[in-house]
Amino acid sequence: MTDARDTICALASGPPPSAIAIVRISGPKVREICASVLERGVPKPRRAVFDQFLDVSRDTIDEGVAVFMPGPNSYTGEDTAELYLHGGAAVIDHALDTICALGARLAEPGEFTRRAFENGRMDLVEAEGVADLIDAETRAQKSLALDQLEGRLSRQYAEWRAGLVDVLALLEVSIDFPDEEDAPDETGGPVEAALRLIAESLERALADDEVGERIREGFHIAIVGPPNAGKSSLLNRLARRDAAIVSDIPGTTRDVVEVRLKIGGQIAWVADTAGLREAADQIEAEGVRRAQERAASADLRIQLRSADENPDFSDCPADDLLIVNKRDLAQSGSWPEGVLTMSALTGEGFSEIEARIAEIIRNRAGSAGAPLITRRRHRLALESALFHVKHALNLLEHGGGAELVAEDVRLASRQLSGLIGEIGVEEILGAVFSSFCIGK
Ligand SMILES: Nc1nc2c(ncn2[C@@H]2O[C@H](COP(=O)(O)OP(=O)(O)OP(=O)(O)O)[C@@H](O)[C@H]2O)c(=O)[nH]1
Ligand SMILES: [Mg+2]
Repeated sequence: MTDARDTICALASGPPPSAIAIVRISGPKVREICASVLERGVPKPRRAVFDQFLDVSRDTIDEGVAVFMPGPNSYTGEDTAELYLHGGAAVIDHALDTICALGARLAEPGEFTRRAFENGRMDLVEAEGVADLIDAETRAQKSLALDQLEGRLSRQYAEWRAGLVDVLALLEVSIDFPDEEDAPDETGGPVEAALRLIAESLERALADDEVGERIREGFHIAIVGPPNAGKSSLLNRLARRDAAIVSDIPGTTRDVVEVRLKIGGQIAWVADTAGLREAADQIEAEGVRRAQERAASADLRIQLRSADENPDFSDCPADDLLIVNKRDLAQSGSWPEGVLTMSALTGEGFSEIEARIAEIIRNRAGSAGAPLITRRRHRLALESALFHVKHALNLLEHGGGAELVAEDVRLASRQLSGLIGEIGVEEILGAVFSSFCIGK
């Protein structure tokens, strides 16, 4: 497979200028390229050597360090080299131009990791972990990605699949020997027990409140309440900038205004929304509709009311964070149990509110056990696997034939194979690897 491949190269470090630039090369021509570019020829495997880098006219590109890693024990599984150059744009261009002149081409995003996957160096879930580790902005995202990269998630998926393969083997017995009198009894019990265990384990993993996805993609918070309550003022305080327009005209905010913040060590998308009321015009009505939609899908709703307008929280769902704003205008201070107060205008009480939001997010992020589902792709595959396992159990219960049960078990196991990329559907691979950065 490797022989048919071309050789790819890319800048693997950040954009210039930087102290050092790393140019990475992978493919069958790596030895040849090293022999030409490096004055002292191909270095010993896995040894860092200092050398002069030369172009095809034997002019100096730069001087620096080179490492040669022959396949299959390299990141991609192919012959690979890394050149450590000075991180200037002209140096990098000269190096890449030379390497391309020697028969390599510039790599697509994620192409090195895609080769690693295709050469069996990692499965698809681990490859996604690589991309997530590079994108990680918070410690929580980083540790989730590392877990995934190190195969913790893959092991769990593979365990479920292995369980299903065992069940299939048991079922094959009763398919192959249908006349054996007691075959159904002999296989029915163990098959059912094994399927039940897998179904329970899948169900537990899926009932995770989507914490893994929230850590990876961010928690969604919506600020909702009547017009003029101070929703946009609160958003601006949280964002520490004038993200949304504030005015004393009720109905100022129409569109959903969203800012991306770090709260409680997690990424949070905080959305300010239009004030909820009987809308004065069509545009406001659309704003109210969007506000309600956003509120419904949020991980946390902040219900904001104004102290001078008889705050009413009677319609709020139990998990919502209830806040009375404009406490500087309040005559009396008796609010229902659990309600926090603040003034978005003066800043009084704001730090307590912010701390409370951070605490809620921290609790949610820490609530589920690992390993966690981190992507929708995984969730859909696991849901589908669970569906087939349950269907198989249902058939068993109603005396369905072993062939039918086996078909469902096979479909469930196929979902898990697709998840770890064993049966590589081209569109999935394209979607996964195109989100990578170039050079990885
Ligand atoms: N006195 C006082 N005024 C405030 C406070 N918070 C906001 N305001 C004022 O209340 C008015 C409305 O504030 P906004 O933040 O625009 O309110 P909103 O909830 O976003 O309003 P809509 O977008 O119309 O739904 C503005 O004049 C703010 O300056 C507060 O804590 N105390
Ligand atoms: Mg507003």
